[in-house]
Amino acid sequence: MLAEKIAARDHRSLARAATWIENRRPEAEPLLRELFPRTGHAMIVGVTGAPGAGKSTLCDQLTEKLRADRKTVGVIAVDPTSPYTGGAILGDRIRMQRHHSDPGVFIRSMATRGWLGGLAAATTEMTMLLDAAGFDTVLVETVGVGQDEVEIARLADVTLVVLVPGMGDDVQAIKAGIMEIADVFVINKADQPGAEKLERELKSYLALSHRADGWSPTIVQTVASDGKGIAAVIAAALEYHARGSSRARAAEIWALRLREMLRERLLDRLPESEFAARGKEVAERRRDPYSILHEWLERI
Ligand SMILES: Nc1nc2c(ncn2[C@@H]2O[C@H](COP(=O)(O)OP(=O)(O)O)[C@@H](O)[C@H]2O)c(=O)[nH]1
Ligand SMILES: [Mg+2]
Repeated sequence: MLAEKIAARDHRSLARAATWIENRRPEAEPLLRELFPRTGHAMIVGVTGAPGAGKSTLCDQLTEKLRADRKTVGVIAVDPTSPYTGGAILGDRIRMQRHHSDPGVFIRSMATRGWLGGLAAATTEMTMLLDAAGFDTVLVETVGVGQDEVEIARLADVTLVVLVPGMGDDVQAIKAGIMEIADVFVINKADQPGAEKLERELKSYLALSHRADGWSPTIVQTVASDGKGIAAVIAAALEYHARGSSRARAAEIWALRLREMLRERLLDRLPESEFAARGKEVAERRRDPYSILHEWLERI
């Protein structure tokens, strides 16, 4: 019946299942298997960018606008830079509080302390949960700082990359990895000087780059804190989604997800202490790393 309650978007059941996923509890897998046939309908939107770019503010405004359009919204905030009781997540909670009494919105911050990889797998499972629950749109906010987070954003149907003018944040300085995954560029804080310059730089960058799917990423200027440009961001995301590129990419996305899930399963078979103990043996030259790998693979 838990699956039924989740399909009915019961918030308490959703929160319970989310905790199972987060804590890697064995109950999560049978539940997600049961829910899987219900998935595949949500538009998953990855939102990434540097800390402070305005991703949470943007997600809050997108949620507001989507609700006004009678769409239900799930939000997953993945922020490995914040300790789980710390600033950013707490701030996000407060910011998103106005949606908390709305049954059409479910917001979950993922506690990411102590994760050694596996974040992409857990985020995938979290999106499956909210997709199965019937949310029309699922926003996944990740901090675009490391490879992991870029990877998570890439697993979405539509990826928004949030940039801000000034701050030496010109196109050259932006990490290459994040430029390539953008389906839509959001130039947020367009109320600050430099937005036009950044847009020009982005355009000349895009003129030189070609995507296999022929899509030229949309650029939208926003002032998330004032709700400006939000409708245009949604329109751009929907346009990209509607042309079916993400459906064509679905097999590729699932191939990546399966790889992450396998990695996660394999690592779960070994306790952390095992890595520490074997690491010590190798460091002291008592064993070679390959004999340990063979032993592990046989055991698994
Ligand atoms: N001036 C200005 N400030 C903004 C804008 N959007 C967000 N902010 C502020 O930027 C700060 C960081 O925003 P936040 O959404 O937490 O960024 P995140 O770390 O990317 O999630 C907050 O103080 C926001 O109020 C904007 O469009 N213009
Ligand atoms: Mg944030």
